[in-house]
Amino acid sequence: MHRRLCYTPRPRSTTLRPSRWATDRLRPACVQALTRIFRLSDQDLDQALSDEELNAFQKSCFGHPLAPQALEDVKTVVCKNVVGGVREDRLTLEGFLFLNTLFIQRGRHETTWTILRRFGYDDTLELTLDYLAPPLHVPPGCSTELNHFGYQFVQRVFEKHDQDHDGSLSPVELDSFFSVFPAAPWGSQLPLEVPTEAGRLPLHGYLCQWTLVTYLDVRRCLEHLGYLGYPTLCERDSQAHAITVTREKRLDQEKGQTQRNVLLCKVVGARGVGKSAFLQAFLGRRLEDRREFPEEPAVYAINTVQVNGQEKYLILCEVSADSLLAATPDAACDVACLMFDGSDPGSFAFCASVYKRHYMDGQTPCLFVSSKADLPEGISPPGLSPAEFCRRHRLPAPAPFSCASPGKLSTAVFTRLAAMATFPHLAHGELHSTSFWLRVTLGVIGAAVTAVLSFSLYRALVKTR
Ligand SMILES: Nc1nc2c(ncn2[C@@H]2O[C@H](COP(=O)(O)OP(=O)(O)OP(=O)(O)O)[C@@H](O)[C@H]2O)c(=O)[nH]1
Ligand SMILES: [Mg+2]
Repeated sequence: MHRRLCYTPRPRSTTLRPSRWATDRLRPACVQALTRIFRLSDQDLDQALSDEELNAFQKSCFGHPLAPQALEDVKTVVCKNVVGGVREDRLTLEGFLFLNTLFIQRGRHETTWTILRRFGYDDTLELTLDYLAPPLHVPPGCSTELNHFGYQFVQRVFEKHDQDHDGSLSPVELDSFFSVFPAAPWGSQLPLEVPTEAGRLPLHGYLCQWTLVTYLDVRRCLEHLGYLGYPTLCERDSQAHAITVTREKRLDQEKGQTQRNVLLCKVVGARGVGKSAFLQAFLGRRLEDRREFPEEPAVYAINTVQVNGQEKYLILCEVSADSLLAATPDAACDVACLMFDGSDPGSFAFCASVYKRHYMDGQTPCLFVSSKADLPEGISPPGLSPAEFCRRHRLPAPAPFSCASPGKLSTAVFTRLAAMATFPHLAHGELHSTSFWLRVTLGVIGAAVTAVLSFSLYRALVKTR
């Protein structure tokens, strides 16, 4: 049953005096829903709907734009009845609410209901589950990414809220972006998870955050896209249209290559070896910069890296020593970064045991990283040295890394991890970076040669027919 939109329907003959009654007479839930719809339709965020925005709104709700005369008539009626209903030839929120009240007063409830339904509301004026959680099948072993349409949409939303056009969202602009959500979609961990610039969220960091949520929790991503009005504004059945489900990882492993654009790296190591510092270094922050981020360290950090000329998102996930000792630890990822403290080689034993227990017999490429390379090297305890251990297990030699070295932070280790995740079959064996890249290049050339050959074979076959 429909929930009533107004408190008391007025007779059709009532004369409308300029007043604020429009907002007073609609039920709060209805005002709230229509306000969200107004905000979503106000593309340039000037708190009013231009003719162009009104037409886009009309088209997404009713399938066709308004005739120019009808547009003028609408504004004239609003102007006559509501103070401030039209500002500089644009319909304000006040005017928009009045217009909907007018529809209802004149017995055209269906018009308002069509608008509400089109933006996902049900008869109780709540967003429906169908709208916020559309079906999306993600088989085991597959991952989820935003596709071209998804990135285009979220970028448009970013540009709308970047009111000063400086390419990043200030805290106030971020609040404005959050305003169509019932609660802030991203928490206080945001600045620790993505690249930021002087307390602002640049487009790059914003896209990283969308990528992270889509990968880790696609249901939440769908919900967020729903609150942002994706199906209505993009004229699609549902926001699942913005998501790509990747092929199964098993198939990637068989083919020795992945089509994924988002790769997961688990950063494993004993307590205090520098995992959190490594995650922050990936976001371009040195040890000293950490004072600016007093919050609890984040579990995830995401950024982009170039792999063979292609941009890939790499997610680093810090795995605590304790969690890998749990009964059913989840060690699955595209590449494992096993970290030990180079100034305290005793910490290597933990890495070695994690490797033997979780990765030695699997297909996940592994890279040992020797952290705190700025400090003097510690004395190895008796037994296999880290370098010797890697040689014996046909693993690349440990990569030294420091978050405290003078000059620019090196990004080589992150590129290397992403490359190993992208070309897992090339990452096994004794790899030095040069031979690795040579193999990557040969792999790509090989694929191209195979394609040319098979095309020639195809032509030969066609000719013989
Ligand atoms: N000199 C130096 N110190 C470092 C480096 N990386 C981390 N540290 C220091 O090592 C200590 C531990 O760093 P974290 O990044 O918190 O280590 P973690 O592995 O995340 O620690 P847990 O989460 O507690 O297991 C901190 O005091 C850091 O300042 C580095 O590259 N050089
Ligand atoms: Mg930590």
